[in-house]
Amino acid sequence: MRFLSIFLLLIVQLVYAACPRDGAVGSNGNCFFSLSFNQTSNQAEHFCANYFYAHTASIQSAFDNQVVLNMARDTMPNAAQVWIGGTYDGNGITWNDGSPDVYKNFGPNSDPGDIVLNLATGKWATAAWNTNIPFICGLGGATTNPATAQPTTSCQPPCPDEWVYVAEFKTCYKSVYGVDFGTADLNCRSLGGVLASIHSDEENRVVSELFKAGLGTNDGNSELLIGGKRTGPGIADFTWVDGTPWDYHPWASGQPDNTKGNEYCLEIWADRTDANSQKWNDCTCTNKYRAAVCKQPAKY
Ligand SMILES: [Ca+2]
Repeated sequence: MRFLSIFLLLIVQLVYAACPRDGAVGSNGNCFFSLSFNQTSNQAEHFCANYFYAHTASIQSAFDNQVVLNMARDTMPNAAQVWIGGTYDGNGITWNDGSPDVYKNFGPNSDPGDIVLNLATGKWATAAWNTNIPFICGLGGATTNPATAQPTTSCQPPCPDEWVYVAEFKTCYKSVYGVDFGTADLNCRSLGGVLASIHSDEENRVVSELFKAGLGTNDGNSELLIGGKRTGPGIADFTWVDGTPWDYHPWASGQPDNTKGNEYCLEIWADRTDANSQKWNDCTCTNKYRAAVCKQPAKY
């Protein structure tokens, strides 16, 4: 259930059932999920809004604070503090999603500023808006009505059921599990898509964040297979199975190395927390991968 699409959540409002990935459900049925890369508070809000029709998270109770804290500690073991979605003026809080100012959890000495959650203490503090830290998105908060948040007049969803709609790219993504390259390729096609190509830092980040296991490990068990295929022994000899240009390739340090001349496929190290986090590795096509990412254009 945790991998049900965000879009399904938006449309059907199955908020309890469909909190995506390694998200956590708060007291109102709202869903919190972490994004583990660094952004300013404005960028974080922009990212939650543009990619997920969400906002940076509003926290309305001690229960929700604990839910977010537990989830953030689990998913971002190296983070010290994260943006949530409020601005403090020294007296009251304005939440980005329009939620009322009903709960505060500041530690001592909190000056006016944008609110961060300290993952060591569980208390809130404030930071300059241009501080670069990870962040929490919240879906289905007090005023984030999924039905009205969907900016379309059509009743037809832009993606099939269980595909994640990412509005920024007008693209649908879905993962399939426990597959080698050949099986993944067939599965994606049978679902109406194709193994995913990736063409920008933004797309790489979104795909990694959506389909990582949330383990935060470097143990090699959480690879994410995507649709790159080696066509020869040279370093540049890769193509995308969907036929799009080979125009982006954030290789991990020392990769591609075509170990034993047998690495004809491509994976994202989506769960790593070191300098190779979300970087790419050429890999063996016959491995069974934890997950592979399929992609297809959205209907609109
Ligand atoms: Ca390799």
